[in-house]
Amino acid sequence: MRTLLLFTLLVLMTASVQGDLTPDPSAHQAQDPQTVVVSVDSTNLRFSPSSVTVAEGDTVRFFWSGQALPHNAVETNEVFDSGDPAREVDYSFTFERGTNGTYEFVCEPHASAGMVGTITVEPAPPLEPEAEPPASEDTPFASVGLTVGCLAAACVVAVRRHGNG
Ligand SMILES: [Cu+2]
Repeated sequence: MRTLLLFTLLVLMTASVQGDLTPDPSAHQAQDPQTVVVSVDSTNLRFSPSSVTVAEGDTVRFFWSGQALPHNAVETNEVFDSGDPAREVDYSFTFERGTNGTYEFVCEPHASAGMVGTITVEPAPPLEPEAEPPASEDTPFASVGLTVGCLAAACVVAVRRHGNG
């Protein structure tokens, strides 16, 4: 009986894991901005995860609460800074287009203890080109230009004729 119960539990767990892994039909919309959370692990001296990869347009959210020690997240080149070390932090930074690259950050009080991290920002795919306007919209401008050009030419001819006459 116990075996059957275990088996049932196992099946249920497997089913739920598979459910989580099933590709979302909207997953192909990879350009939708994502938020990746960086927290602090149970040792209290490491970011979790300490290395993340995002795309331009994505947000990295530094979030922890009830920590035994105060932490912060400061980018080495001051690209972002969560502020003073704190036991409760909820700080988000969005990597805009054109910011692709590698960003190192540290927890200032614990950097020497190895509380450091890396964010890799990958370039966003190129923007969709603007839809070409319908050709008919160009026609009025083209014909106006043509008309003005013809009038100007006619004037020049008329003036020249007048001058010669
Ligand atoms: Cu820290």
